[in-house]
Amino acid sequence: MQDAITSVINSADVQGKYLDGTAMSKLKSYFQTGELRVRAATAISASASSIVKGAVAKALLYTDTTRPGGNMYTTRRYAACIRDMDYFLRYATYAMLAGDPSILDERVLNGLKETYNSLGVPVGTTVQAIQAMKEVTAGVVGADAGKEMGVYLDYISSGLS
Ligand SMILES: CCC1=C(C)/C(=C/C2=NC(=C\c3[nH]c(/C=C4\NC(=O)[C@H](C)[C@H]4CC)c(C)c3CCC(=O)O)/C(CCC(=O)O)=C2C)NC1=O
Repeated sequence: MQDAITSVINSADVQGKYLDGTAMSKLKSYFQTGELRVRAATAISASASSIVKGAVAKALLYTDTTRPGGNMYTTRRYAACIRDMDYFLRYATYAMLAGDPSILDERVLNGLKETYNSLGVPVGTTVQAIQAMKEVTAGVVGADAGKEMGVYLDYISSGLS
């Protein structure tokens, strides 16, 4: 896993150079948003289950996905979907704190699309649910932090698509 600091330092190190202006301004904006990130992570962890519930209500409940024949039908599969949504939220929160998406590649997206395809989990519907979670999260943490979380929830969405 990388973060905003190690990624800037690693790329300077590869060239054997001190950080240049672009690298410094990346670091500066990461440090300037540190408080915002920590506050957002605190709010998300306090409301994680209601954020997931809100996103499921918005995107999935009373759709074909939850009806007989749908991939969320049966409590086992419903619970698996809720659990996946919670994984997406928790790992997006880690990535938002780190200011870097690499943890998503390593822990979430690696092999996920193939797993979903082999189990018949609908990827397009999952992406819609993640997009709904983006909106619900922004409602909890506010627009600025919501935008930051959006970067990483979008990263998961595009990694699945
Ligand atoms: C931390 C990283 C991590 C991720 C991301 C993860 C995902 C993940 N989701 C799975 C299943 C599943 N995922 C879903 C999810 C959904 N079905 C829908 O229709 C909805 C659109 C969607 C929820 C948004 C369902 C229903 C299953 C069970 C499918 C089945 O067994 O038939 C499985 C197969 C094994 C299992 O059932 O536990 C994995 C590995 N596991 C991990 O360890």
